[in-house]
Amino acid sequence: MTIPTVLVLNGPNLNLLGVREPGIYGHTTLADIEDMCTASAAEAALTVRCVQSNHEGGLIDAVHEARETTVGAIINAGAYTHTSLALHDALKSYDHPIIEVHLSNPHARESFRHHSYLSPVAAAVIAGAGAKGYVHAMEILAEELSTPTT
Ligand code: CA2
Repeated sequence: MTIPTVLVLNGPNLNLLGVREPGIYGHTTLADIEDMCTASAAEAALTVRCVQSNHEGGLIDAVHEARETTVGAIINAGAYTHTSLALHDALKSYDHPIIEVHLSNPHARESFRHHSYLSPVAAAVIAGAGAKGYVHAMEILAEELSTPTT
């Protein structure tokens, strides 16, 4: 039997996690977060595909590729959260649950971070919980996937 796959998608500059700006984003690296997602997915009999891109088109390509190969997605689109109508449109064509994650709480920061193009297409949004937010996202996604639709 094939194990269902969850897309864990991270956007621009998140490859620098744990290396720069630990005061805002913490000391956990992206590799640590991806390991946490892998472990948390395994507890729910899921597997993960982790993708990070610094390019808008790279994120969109990853979403398109995931349409037929994954059952849900956890996405931190970084600054593209606040700017990318194109990513919004790509996610609209992704017919599976999406959980939006932010390490920090954008609503407690500059006003230009208060609007998200992803939230309208997300089943849930987790912000300000640091790296643990990804684990919470996986738990929520697993619950969504196990709830029968009527
Ligand atoms: O809090 C989050 O997770 C954000 O999505 C992070 C984005 C920011 O633009 C959003 O408003 C909120 C920025 C990611 C930048 O990541 C860095 C990591 C280490 C060092 C520098 C940047």
